[in-house]
Amino acid sequence: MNRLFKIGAMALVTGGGLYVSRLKENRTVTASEFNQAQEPKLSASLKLLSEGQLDAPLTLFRYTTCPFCGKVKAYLDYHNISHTLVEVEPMFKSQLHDHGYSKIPQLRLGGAGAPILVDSDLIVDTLEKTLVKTTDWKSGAGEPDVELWRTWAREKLVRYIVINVNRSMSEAWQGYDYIDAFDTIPAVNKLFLKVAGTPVMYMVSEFFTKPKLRTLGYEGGDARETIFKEVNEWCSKGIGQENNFHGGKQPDLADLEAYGVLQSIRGHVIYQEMQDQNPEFKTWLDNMDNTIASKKI
Ligand SMILES: N[C@@H](CCC(=O)N[C@@H](CS)C(=O)NCC(=O)O)C(=O)O
Repeated sequence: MNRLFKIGAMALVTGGGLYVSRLKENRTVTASEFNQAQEPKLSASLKLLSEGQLDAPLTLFRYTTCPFCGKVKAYLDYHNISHTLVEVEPMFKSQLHDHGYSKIPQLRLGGAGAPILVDSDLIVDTLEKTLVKTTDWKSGAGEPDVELWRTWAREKLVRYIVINVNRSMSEAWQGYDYIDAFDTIPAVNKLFLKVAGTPVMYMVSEFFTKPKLRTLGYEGGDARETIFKEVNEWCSKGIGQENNFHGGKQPDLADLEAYGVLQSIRGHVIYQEMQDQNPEFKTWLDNMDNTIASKKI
């Protein structure tokens, strides 16, 4: 038993160490440098995409539980942009090509060998500039209130989710059960997420996410209360009483990105608790679900 425990602990430390070293690898090249380095092929593929002439559908490399990937997925779904999904295995990321950038999401613009756009903001902003959208789409890009809530989703909501999912080690472990319901995640990834992901994410939450959140106004206290306060403000100030969405009768980029981030915890107990404590939040989520479902042909 003692031996088993030691082997388990060693596996955990090795797994955690490898995982952290993968995270460091990501710092060698910035997302915009990576995208830029693929010119002029990238612009050529974007042109083909806008003309509907790509040789193969877009491929989104993602983790189902990644909030940034959720933003891109919500954008693609809302605009009914045809794409295939590849669930990345988080340890070795064997599905990603060895091209020097290993953060996800990554969006490949066509078949094997096609250029790859990285970084959720850059992906959304590029698609926004490239594609002709339906006439009822008003993204609100560049408008101060839309940008305010997009930043909120990316900077705060993502981090409040992290400190809630990882409130304690045991809760983090139990919390990861929600991924069992995702049939997009292979069993081996699920095991990895639970065994290595739980302790690593707990440490990340304590030593990186919380300090960063403090610089953004987090005063400590119960993680649940703080995320409830955030989503309640989103409802009262972001969406407003008379509107279905931040964008009014239709979603805009603020809605799509907040919703996309939240899809990373769909099925987690927090997802339900946030709706139970605020019926307006539930209504907005239902409206988003229905609107996105209605876009699929
Ligand atoms: N600013 C990036 C952040 C992407 C990001 O941090 N992705 C995480 C997954 S949620 C990642 O790939 N982390 C490194 C890893 O898993 O090795 C974006 O918006 O796309």
